[in-house]
Amino acid sequence: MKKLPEDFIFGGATAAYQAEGATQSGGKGRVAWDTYLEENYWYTAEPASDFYNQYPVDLELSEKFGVKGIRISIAWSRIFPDGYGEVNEEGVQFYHNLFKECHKRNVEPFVTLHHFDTPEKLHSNGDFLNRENIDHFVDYAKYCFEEFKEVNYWTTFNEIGPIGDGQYLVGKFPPGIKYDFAKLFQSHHNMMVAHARALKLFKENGYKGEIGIVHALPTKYPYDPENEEDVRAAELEDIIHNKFILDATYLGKYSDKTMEGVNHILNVNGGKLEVTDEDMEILDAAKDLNDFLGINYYMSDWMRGFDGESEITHNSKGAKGGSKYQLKGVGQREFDIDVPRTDWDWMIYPQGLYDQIMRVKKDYPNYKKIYVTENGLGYKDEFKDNTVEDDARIDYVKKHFEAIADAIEDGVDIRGYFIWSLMDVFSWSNGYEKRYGLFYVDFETQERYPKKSAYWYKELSEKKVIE
Ligand code: BGP
Repeated sequence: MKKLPEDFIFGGATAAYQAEGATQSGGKGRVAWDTYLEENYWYTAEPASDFYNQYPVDLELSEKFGVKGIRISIAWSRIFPDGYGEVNEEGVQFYHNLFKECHKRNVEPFVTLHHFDTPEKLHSNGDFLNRENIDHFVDYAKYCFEEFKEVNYWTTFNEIGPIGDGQYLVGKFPPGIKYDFAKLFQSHHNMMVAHARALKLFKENGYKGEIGIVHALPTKYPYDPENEEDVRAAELEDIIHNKFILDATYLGKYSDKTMEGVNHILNVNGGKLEVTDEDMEILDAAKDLNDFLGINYYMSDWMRGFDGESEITHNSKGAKGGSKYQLKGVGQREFDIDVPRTDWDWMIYPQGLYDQIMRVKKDYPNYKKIYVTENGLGYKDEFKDNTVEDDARIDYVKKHFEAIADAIEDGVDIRGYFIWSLMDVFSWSNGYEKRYGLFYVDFETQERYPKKSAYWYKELSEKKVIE
């Protein structure tokens, strides 16, 4: 039996594009995903969970089920339909109403400015590879800081790592480019500069509240720790997904070890990373300004040395065993190991969360405090008798809570946990069948039904004891 601190926040996470629906109403501008889903997938972001209209229901349920915090993202193109210029007042009012309802229900909103949904006009212009869009992002952030004074917790970006991975390596996110490492690192870097600038502005202008960033941090292990090539593969994958962005966040520079790995990958695959002195000054100036780090953790990976061409197959339909992930000059993920995995081949390994948190404490001691901002189990839920008996999800979440409790005991300042997701939402590259919510959503009627996990979560939130 482990115990969590009395003031620990039990939250639920959502993201605008995956929850709101209403993609073409309320004056919202288009995002790249609108077209990309229509052209490449078997579903769209309509109706999603109709959060645009249903949020009072979701917040009422939150209050009832002990959910004391909610991650919400603002859809940039609801505020600025073109990404900049004219403001859409209807969008602004929507978020004021939403935040008001949160506070009415005693559910603290943790607000993200960018959760994968760059406005189409800016995305088609290079997204964050185009440095002009850094300026547009900072202007949008400033507008939000000044307008939404009722917000106490801000996050600039959700998951800079997976954005680069999805957009430029796997090619499952728009614009669907594969194996382009130069674009990957450039996107990571430019977004980190945008984060640092927004952070600096927030502190310099003395806005009230706290601000941080959310990183997805999958832990990378060598398949055989005695094998040098496997060790190197794990190290390189860690640089791509974790170390590069963590260095930028907390060191305000890229360590020699990080740059050695980046240069190796770019030498093998071609391309160049453009970093200016001014960028580095900005990163350096922001490195101690983060009030918190959000960690999204779902899985770990085991890496083998690999000498061949890049090939990634994305298992989007939950056909277990359908994944392949091998990168030239980096390594290959091994899925056939003695660790349980989801139907989407995500390796379930709570120890990886503990190890990752301890790594942050050790390598980036200026982290201040941590929230686990996403964690949960994507599952093909079986809806029966108006509920879902999701014991597998309860088991998954419980084991990750144990890892968190252990890390707190070992001296890490962790303040809260946000289950992904509060209610069912659709998954970016996997559709509506991969469900994560505490509340089951019938996407046709938009009715909500608490799952078994919701009752379990309520008890945990009340007692703070992991049993
Ligand atoms: C994170 C994203 C979320 C959510 C989650 C689950 O990367 O921040 O938006 O989608 O992962 O991932 P998936 O939907 O691919 O299963």
